[in-house]
Amino acid sequence: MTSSRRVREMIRVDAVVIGAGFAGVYAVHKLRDEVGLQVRGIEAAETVGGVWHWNRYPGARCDVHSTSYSYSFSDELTQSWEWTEAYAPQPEIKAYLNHAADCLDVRKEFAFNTRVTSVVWEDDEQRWTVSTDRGDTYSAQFVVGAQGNLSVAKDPTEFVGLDNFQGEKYFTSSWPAEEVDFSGKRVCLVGTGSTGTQIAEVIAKTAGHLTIMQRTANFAVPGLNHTVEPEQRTWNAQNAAALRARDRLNFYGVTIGEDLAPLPSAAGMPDDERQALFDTNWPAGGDAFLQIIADLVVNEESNKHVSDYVRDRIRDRVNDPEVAELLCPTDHPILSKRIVLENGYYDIFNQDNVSLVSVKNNPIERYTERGLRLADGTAHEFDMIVMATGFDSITGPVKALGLRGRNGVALDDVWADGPVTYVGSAIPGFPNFFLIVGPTGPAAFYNNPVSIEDFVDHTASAIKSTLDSGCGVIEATEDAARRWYAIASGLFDNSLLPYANSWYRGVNVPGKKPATYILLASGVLWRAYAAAIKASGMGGFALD
Ligand code: N01
Repeated sequence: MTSSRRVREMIRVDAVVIGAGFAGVYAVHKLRDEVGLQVRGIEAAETVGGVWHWNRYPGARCDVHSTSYSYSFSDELTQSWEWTEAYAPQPEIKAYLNHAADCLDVRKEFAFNTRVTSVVWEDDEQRWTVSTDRGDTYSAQFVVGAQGNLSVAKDPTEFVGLDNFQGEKYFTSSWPAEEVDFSGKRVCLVGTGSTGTQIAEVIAKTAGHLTIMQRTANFAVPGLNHTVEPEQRTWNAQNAAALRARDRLNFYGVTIGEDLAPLPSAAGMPDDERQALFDTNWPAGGDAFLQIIADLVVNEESNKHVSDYVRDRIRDRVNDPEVAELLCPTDHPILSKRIVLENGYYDIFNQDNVSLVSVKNNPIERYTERGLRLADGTAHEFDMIVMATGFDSITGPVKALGLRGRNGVALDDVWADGPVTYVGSAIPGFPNFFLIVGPTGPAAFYNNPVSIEDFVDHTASAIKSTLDSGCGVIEATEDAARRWYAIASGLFDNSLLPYANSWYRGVNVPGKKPATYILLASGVLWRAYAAAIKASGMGGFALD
């Protein structure tokens, strides 16, 4: 051997699953135990968890009820776990996923600390070659991309000069395992999405001073997180199956409290009636409140009533009227950007150690050795900068796989005009490759673990149909994918979502193609479509 690097043999498996988050763990179980494939999982982290491993910043928690934000396919698994808080904190979700991996005995199928560097279709062999940063190569008939939608942070070169900053700096999406001490420090936080809001609530407790750089004010509604008392835990366990069945049929994939019968619209409702309706439902918490009006994302007038009401609640909470106005979103309708669930966020602005700087019209020009400088020349100095600046969502993690399909075609070329997929699952020209809740899948508006189960089940069924029919290759047709993309784009374009600069449209990343990245529909609709594909003998796919 001339090189010091050991040349390893190609490892032959039936399927490679990329990622060990909610999707990867379930996919390995499903393909191994129900389809009977020999499966290799590949995961960049040292353990199971996916985004819930890396996003371990203080305050990280889920904004979906913990009883709903979990697997539903196994009652045994459900009964073996108790959630301690209404909205689970990150360490508990990560522990749950590790528990699930152990119960399903899938940990042994994963190569951890291993990152996929390329996934290349071999036309002659009709198989994929999957390469990793450890020098391993796998030959697989099928590949499942379970790498998540929010697992690649925005390119940091956007933040000019950040490398020069001499103080402590952190990205929330790759938070260190060791504890970070904010006490007494001058901390700068950039970003006020779900992440920024959550970490701000924690930093404000001990920082000498916390300065929050806000580009877009976001709508945040009360999360009302609380400990789940023993009686409630017992009730949850006894009613788990019924609750999960209800989740599946709910527009958002999560049932809150009693069954709600949403009103069709807040538009045209007499003022006093509407005010009474909102006042009655507001104390139940933000996610329940937002479920009372059905046409929130499609009816401008209806949305404006709700947006106005939430803006007034922000004004109620923040003492300084100027700060309150800065915190009130005015440039996009509520829900057109991902809604934030807060647990004390607005209250921190009443503390002396917290200040808000709007960088909307006076952007951060560059980061410096001591802090940052705004466009108007104002300089700020800090001991620490925390970047909660978001992700190259949905397509970023797929592109990072280094995919090449038939005839060596790169994914970048295929998706130049938008991320066309068949039901968010398959890409024409990329046979035997399945995404779990990929582009134009119900990732943003539907409870993710439920969508993930649906997609994994669909993938298993597609693979099984292929093998049962004596074929070796399954591929989405261009026509079927274009039709699906037209459906997703039609839903999106006819809603209020295009009014916001969000990752739903890809416009949060400089230079990214504005397009339809998500399905503005319930998983219920997606499931019906997937069921029709199955019933028609894998309609929209070509089998060979
Ligand atoms: O990211 P984001 P996130 N200069 O993109 C700002 C899920 N999640 O990590 O809005 C200045 O929402 C940016 O400003 P703007 C959830 O699905 C869930 O917070 O683009 N500011 C924005 O304020 C969520 O939607 C949970 O104008 C810059 C922020 O950074 C998704 O992850 C918890 C900037 C980024 O917000 C992403 O949330 C956490 C710049 N150059 C995350 N670049 C829960 O379950 C960006 N920003 C609760």
